[in-house]
Amino acid sequence: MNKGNVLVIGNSGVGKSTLINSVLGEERAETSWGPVGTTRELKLYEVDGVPFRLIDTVGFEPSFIKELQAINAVKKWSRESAKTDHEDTVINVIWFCVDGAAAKLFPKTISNLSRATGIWKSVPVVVVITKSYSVPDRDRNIEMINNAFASQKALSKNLIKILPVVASTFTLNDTAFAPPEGISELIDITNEIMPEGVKCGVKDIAKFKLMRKRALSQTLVGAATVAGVVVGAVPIPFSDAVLLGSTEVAMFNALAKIYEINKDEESKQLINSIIEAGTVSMAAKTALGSLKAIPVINVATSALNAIVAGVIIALLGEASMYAFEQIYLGEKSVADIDWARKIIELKFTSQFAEKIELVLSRIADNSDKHAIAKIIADVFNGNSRKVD
Ligand SMILES: Nc1nc2c(ncn2[C@@H]2O[C@H](COP(=O)(O)OP(=O)(O)O)[C@@H](O)[C@H]2O)c(=O)[nH]1
Ligand SMILES: [Mg+2]
Repeated sequence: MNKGNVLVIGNSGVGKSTLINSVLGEERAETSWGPVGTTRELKLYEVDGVPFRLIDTVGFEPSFIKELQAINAVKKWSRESAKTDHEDTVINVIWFCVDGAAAKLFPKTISNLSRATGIWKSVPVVVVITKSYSVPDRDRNIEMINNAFASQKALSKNLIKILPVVASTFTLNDTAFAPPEGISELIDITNEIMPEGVKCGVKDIAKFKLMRKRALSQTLVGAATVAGVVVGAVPIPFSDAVLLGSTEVAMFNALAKIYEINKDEESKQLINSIIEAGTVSMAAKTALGSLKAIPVINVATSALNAIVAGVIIALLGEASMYAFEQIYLGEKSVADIDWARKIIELKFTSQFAEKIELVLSRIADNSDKHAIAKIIADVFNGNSRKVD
């Protein structure tokens, strides 16, 4: 299959590798495509079913020499490949990566990057604001970048999008995290720029994005589970119902966003109903009640609370991922509230006690909350091996 080419540039440490990983996934292969393949300055990544190859360049810092070397390597690759039988070595789009946590450097970085890429005179540019963890900063950052481009006529005509991105859930501390952001949109925009014949159809690109959405969602559910374990959702009273904290509620909203579910009244109702089903419904109460039948030896109440909270959040995360996925695929809609409720309730009835037992079987006397969170993550990600 013919592929387009995306040149990914930005200072060392800006997050290029993290971004590439988030877009292409773990299955990505480093290829030595073309006569001048992988070099020290230049790495090519591709994955089946994705219409573009990503070209990672070594960082542009600390020296101008390195910057030139990287660009020369790309030029050489493009030129040499075109001479042989490889025709699709045109750079179709450039991702300018700038660090969202270092906005002061935007003008300088953009001027450096544009000088370096000046030879690709009319290639579209997408500015990716990496590490865009702070939501309130996003608009201002976009404006600053727009201003930096405005002063450069030749470049500004190539600018097609400024996109704040969080490539992987960022954990600020035990109870606060920045959910993934912008990856699906980056894939869509980039696909759109690809030439006819290379571009993926809506269905194929949706299938690929689904894989990425799952991976991103898992990083998010993992972070929320840690938060749940550390804070310990409050059982009120223990065997009756569970109150979720704000981080867990944030998890649902972020998951819905990953699955491109619009924030409106209907989706709010859906999310509320999912939360209810997993906290105060008959099914949830019954599941919690069933805990009494599990022999609990050597586990302090606080540890047990933490385990229960973590398992509930991981279960809810997994179940809501499934529900949102069906909606994303068009199999269901946000109006199918009863159906979503049933998904969650079924999950509790069928898996809650089993997961709790699995976690308990792996808990040690001295397991602290982070160890507990790790065990829960392992139990949910299929690594359910019992320790001897
Ligand atoms: N959690 C999280 N960490 C990130 C993100 N982007 C970059 N980082 C971190 O920033 C550091 C540098 O990123 P890296 O991808 O190696 O930068 P590169 O030198 O441009 O390839 C690494 O420690 C990454 O884990 C992100 O979206 N989320
Ligand atoms: Mg790197």
